[in-house]
Amino acid sequence: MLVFSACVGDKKNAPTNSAEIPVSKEMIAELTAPPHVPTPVGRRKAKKLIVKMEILEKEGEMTNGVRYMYWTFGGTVPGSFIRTRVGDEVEFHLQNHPNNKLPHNIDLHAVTGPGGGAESSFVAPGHSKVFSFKTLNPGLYVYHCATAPVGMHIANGMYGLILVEPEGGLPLVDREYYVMQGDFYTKGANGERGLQPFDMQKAVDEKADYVVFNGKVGALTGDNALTAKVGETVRLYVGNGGPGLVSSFHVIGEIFDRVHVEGGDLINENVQTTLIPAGGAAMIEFRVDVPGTFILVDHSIFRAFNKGALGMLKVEGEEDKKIYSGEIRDDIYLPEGPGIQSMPTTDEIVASEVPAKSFEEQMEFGKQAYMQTCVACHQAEGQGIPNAFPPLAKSDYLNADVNRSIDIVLHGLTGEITVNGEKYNSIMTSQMLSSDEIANVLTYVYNSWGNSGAKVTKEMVEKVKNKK
Ligand code: HEC
Ligand SMILES: [Cu+2]
Repeated sequence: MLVFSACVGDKKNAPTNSAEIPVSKEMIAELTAPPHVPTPVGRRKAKKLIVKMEILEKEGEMTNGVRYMYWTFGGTVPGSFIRTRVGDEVEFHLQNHPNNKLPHNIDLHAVTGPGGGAESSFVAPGHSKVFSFKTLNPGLYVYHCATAPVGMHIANGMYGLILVEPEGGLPLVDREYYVMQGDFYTKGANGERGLQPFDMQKAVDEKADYVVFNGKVGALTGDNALTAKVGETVRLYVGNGGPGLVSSFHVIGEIFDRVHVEGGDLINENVQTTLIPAGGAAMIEFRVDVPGTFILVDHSIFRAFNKGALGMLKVEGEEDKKIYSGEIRDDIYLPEGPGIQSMPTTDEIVASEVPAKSFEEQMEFGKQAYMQTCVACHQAEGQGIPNAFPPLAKSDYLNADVNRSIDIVLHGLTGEITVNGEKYNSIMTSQMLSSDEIANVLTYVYNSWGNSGAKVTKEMVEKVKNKK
């Protein structure tokens, strides 16, 4: 017990000291929209920091064709990033735009005081509230609206991050980014088009239709991907607004060199996945050593591939084969012993199969093959998955060229393509199917879901196969 009491007083950055830090001069805070963060505080003295945050209720796009009425701090989800240092006296102006429908307020987890500021900041549309607080504890903190029903205000996007840097600032890094996870609940199912209202019951049940980084599906993919160069150090300020779900934050192909666990002083090193509670945050640092696209996910993995919790960090630069070789070779693996020396062809594997005798049989066999091989990516109704797998249903790309489709199933496809106006830039591996099966599966695809009705025969497949 004695040890404990001795420690409290000794703790560096203890709140008791921070309260005594004098402030000199006034300064208007730089606020940034995600994924950007304001300039580091560096060695600047504690100041009276004026933060002007405007609340905007505005419609935006959750994913292709799906609209949502977001409630925002500063016009974005998550809200504007606020960067302070310990000892700052923050004068907070919370402005509720006159066109908004509802009153709101703000609870900043960096505040020591009742409601984290909520009680003093409750503001009606067309009004502005001012309150002030001193930043006592360094760390990365969540802020959010706390107006009843609190869950609903958070679910609509009312959250963001405020960073309190220690005296002298955090160590400098080459790149800093702002990423925040949130779960969304809509009346319609995932992907259902139109303006989707918030669904209170799904939110209560924590059955999210969307789990996303930075407010929408694809906010950090493709052209919106985060970027870095080989050899650079990266710091991610990652928050979780919730309202309901805990994030198992992971970057595929990277190891976090250092994590400020829960956004506090405790640093854990060499971390694969860090848990970010709803209403919590973490500072994650790593050096990027090899080029490539590194995928940010919530490792509760269906959220990543089916609900949107997927982002990208694109790293450019020289490869380092010592660290990562890439595929070196594809060896033949024959566990049955040395008898057979050549790779069996796909035709041999399925040699026992009986060819379809009629269009109906082709459709039946084709559907079977589809449900075994294609469905995982292109989905049961051929609808695909936004930003990941292009649709086959009513696909202009598919319907434009039968021989090209045969070629794709035979040899796979990589590089940018545009399907029904949406860009995809991913990889489909070649599918291990016989010519018969390819004919069947493509006939099934072409004669389903509003496609052109083209018929594909084994001969057509063989012709494409023999061209190369
Ligand atoms: C592992 C996931 C995966 C599987 C399995 C898969 N595909 Fe694909 N497919 C993709 C991806 C990814 C693309 C886009 C590739 C790109 O961006 O270059 C694609 C593109 C296509 C395209 C062209 C784009 C379009 O939408 O018209 C066709 C046609 C296609 N796939 C057919 C099939 C068929 C038929 C099967 C089953 C025999 C299949 N795919 C299995 C992932 C897959
Ligand atoms: Cu609110």
